[in-house]
Amino acid sequence: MHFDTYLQTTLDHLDASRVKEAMSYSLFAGGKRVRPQLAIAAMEAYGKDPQQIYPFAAALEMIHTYSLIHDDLPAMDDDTLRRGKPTCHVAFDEATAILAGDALLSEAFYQVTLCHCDDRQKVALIKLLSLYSGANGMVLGQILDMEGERGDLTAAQLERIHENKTGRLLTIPFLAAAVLCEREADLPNWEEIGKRLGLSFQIQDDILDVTSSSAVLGKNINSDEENHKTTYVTLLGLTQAKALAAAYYEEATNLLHTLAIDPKPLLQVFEALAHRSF
Ligand code: GRG
Repeated sequence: MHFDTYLQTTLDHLDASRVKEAMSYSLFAGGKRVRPQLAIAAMEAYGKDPQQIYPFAAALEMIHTYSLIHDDLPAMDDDTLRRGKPTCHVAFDEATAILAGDALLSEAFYQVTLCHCDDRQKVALIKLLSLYSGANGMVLGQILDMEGERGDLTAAQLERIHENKTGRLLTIPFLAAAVLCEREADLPNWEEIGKRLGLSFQIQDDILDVTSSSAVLGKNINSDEENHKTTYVTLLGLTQAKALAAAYYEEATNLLHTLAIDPKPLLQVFEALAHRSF
């Protein structure tokens, strides 16, 4: 079964409601599914059936989608376009969008209960998901980012924001695969890989925000500039930012070879990410 076929079923058990409609609207609006792709490729790299990680990959996509819904709200970035469609609060209303984000976060943890693994592994997965998405992870990155809008940031401050805001959710796919494949000794190496991948992904995001178009990206552009945000482009300029993104990708790729895995499935995903245009 393809991952998207699985994902399509994940909200079926919910009663019909406006909040379910809003969850479905955003979850199936056509994201790139980067985090699930990484989780699936990591399972393949370990030589295991990728379907085992589908519920966890769905959980990641739900948490990622909730973060986008909330990030687009008037209280945060106040954006109107996401994944090529009106943002959730525009298509529905603010209260429904807040609830849709909340419920996607809850559903993510429900998905973990469906993982094909033993209870000890489920507890490890729940721990990862809560720590990496919460106030020591993605949410921490978001508050630091919002506070950062008040002034100029140093490179070290910017790195801390993005390690948390972007990097954490791009690291968990690897950690979850290692847990499911009983390869916990690999976790520190995956942390290093995820950190570099996350920074590279974010730098590219900053670059695309100024070099691409709203039609291609499917979201509002130049929003960083409008919000007076320090980005890798404002800090380094376009040429150096591109070089730094490439350097982080190369480091992440090289680190794959430190693990006893077949790196090919991940190299393919990394390659596609390095050349992404949206
Ligand atoms: C509101 C708790 C909370 C967190 C928000 C993820 C996030 C933190 C904000 C979204 C804005 C942003 C630029 C985040 C950086 C991470 C990033 C580049 C997200 C976009 O991910 P893609 O490109 O999106 O994978 P799609 O739509 O393809 O899934």
